[in-house]
Amino acid sequence: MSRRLFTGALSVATAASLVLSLAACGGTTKNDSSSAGDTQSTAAANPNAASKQGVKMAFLPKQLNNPYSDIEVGGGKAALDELKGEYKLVGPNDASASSQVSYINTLIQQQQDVIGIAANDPNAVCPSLNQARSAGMKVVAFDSDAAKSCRDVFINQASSQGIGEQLAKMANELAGGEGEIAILSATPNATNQNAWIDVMKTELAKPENSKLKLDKVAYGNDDDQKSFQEAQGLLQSFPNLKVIVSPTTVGIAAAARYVSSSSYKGKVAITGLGTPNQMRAFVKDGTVKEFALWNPADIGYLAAYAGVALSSGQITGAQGQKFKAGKLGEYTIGADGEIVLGPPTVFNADNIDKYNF
Ligand code: RAM
Repeated sequence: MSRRLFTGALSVATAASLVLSLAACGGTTKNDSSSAGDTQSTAAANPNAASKQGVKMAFLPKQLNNPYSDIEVGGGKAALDELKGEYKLVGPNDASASSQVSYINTLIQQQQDVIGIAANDPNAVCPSLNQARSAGMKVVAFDSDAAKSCRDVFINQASSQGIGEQLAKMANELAGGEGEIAILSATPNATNQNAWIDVMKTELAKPENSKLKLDKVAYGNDDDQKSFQEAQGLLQSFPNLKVIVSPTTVGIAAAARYVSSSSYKGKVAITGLGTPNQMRAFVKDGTVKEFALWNPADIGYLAAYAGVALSSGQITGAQGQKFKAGKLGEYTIGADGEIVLGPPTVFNADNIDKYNF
């Protein structure tokens, strides 16, 4: 049942229509400001403008000590090397709501051209991001969106609808259609996890999932130890739990590590979003049957191409504008400035060894 990663092998036409159809799935932010009509997106774009060289783009992931973020920003660096831009990486050690604000302020002082941000909170970063934009900088949200009114575009890894549906589907499969499930998320304010959990809850309300009961949403804050303890707590509090769904690479790895060396192994399923390299051992030892993800490097790569296209005036963030993203091909901006990378891949024992990230 695995689906292929979105790659440059797709024709440009297919890619563009895929992006459009996925983007049509709608917005991704929670507690978002409704004033999406920023001045940037109404300005004229010149799709034929030359790509600027020397664009200074700083990446500000949710946190630095997360293997997932390392892969993402690695893709950003590769793209900036291709584009002859200047790559910079800064970020906090924890993914709490306000932890990114001081970094944005420093980037403004340093006169970067573009900030790429995976927002820990859609609104807490807004005043600083808008100061950056007033100073002429472009803002590319990636992975976890900022409120629409304070960024130019958002690079979404897959449609939020598609990710939430996939998570609910795996929970149903692993529970055998009925029983108790729990969610182990990242931080309570994370835009991306909250969007996916909202879709999951809608899916769980559908007739095909009526025999599944969601016991609790726990938060491990994308901290390995806290996620480990929260997984342990869920299993102790809910003795009939059949599945823990963790839509974060930190949470799923910690939960799998706990279950793999406990008496729950083989009885409680762990699934969600993980990197193949972090999950391989748990797939091989039978703790994990299936989980999903996209290629994080492609998110950073696409974010860098979007940043340079914005900085060069080729796009402004308005729906329907197109730009080229190197080996990934051409992308079209969807509603609300959203650019969708492609569908997630499902990993299991049959295909996991084909992936190395
Ligand atoms: C964690 C982070 C990140 C998310 C992945 C799936 O690494 O929360 O934002 O996209 O999981």
